[in-house]
Amino acid sequence: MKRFLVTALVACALVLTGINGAQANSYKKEYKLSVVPGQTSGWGMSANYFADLVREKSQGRINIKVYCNSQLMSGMQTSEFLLVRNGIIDFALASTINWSPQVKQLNLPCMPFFIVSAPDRYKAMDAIENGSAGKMLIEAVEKKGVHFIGWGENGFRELTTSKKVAEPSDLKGMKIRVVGSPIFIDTFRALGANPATINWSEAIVGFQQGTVDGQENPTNGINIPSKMCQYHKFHCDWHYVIDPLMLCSNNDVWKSFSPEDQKLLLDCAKEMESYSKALSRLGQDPSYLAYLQKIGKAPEVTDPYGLLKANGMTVVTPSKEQMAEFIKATESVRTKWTQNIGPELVRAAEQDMANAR
Ligand code: X2X
Repeated sequence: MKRFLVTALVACALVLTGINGAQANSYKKEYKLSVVPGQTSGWGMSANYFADLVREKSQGRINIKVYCNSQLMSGMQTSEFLLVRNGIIDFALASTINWSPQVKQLNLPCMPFFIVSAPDRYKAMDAIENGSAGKMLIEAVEKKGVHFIGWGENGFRELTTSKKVAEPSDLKGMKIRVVGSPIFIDTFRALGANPATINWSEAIVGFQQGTVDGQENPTNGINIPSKMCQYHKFHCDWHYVIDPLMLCSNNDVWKSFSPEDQKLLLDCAKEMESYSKALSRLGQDPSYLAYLQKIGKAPEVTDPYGLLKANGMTVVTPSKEQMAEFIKATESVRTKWTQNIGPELVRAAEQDMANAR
């Protein structure tokens, strides 16, 4: 009997070891996380924050490596979604802009002067993400075969130019670099500019060579770390669209994690959301700097607009009347894209924003 018990215990132990072994073996040695801009962008910093948290909390069992500068898609930022879907990329902290060619609903935050029409534009963005429109955006991504984990933020996109822009007539004929996504072409054409689609991986060289007269990107996340002040002297604070980030993974990769590890990844994503939003919104409200200090992650630049001015940039804030002109000039774009995106989603976003007032 004793011998039988010992044999049974050994057999159980082997089975259990086998299960644990299989679990550990099914995890990759390295998971690749894609980011379009560089390591020092708010976006790159947020991705590294997430990867570090996951490594620490999983005691090294889940090892995510961040690949910046669109490396995993050879610079072609609008093909990232397809590479995540087919498993060449495991994770991405992705801009809705770059995925909008494949998931049309993701054009919502890029409808010109849509979210900024709310009295508090950041509260409006949060309300959409946490509301019924956010649910619809997540469903749209998941229906196309990619798993959603959490939100992050690149930020409201401001215009940097070589000559002053404060109203639509100033943009007439100016060559503006944009992402290769049709809504951006429509918006800049409606404003009288000449949009040029250039991948971000090649854009900086273009700015250095002066091949374009301007570009649009968020202040904290991109314009400051990319040193746009070296190329453009004007920064127009028009907040015309916002660039939320979606942390996502390949479906099979997600399913390969145990339920406990899926929870661990979701918890780390929540912390990353707070960090990413604090980086993006720093300078708008003192609570963001306080939060970053509390978690021991205060960035080098704590007064973004002070830094722009100290570097010789003129910050242009359009008047109410000038903003009204921008809004009027882009009305046809909102009408067309409401149909493309789906009027139901646009109405849901309007309702979410109204509920948050
Ligand atoms: O290409 C851009 O402008 C960037 C870096 O903001 C995006 O990837 C959307």
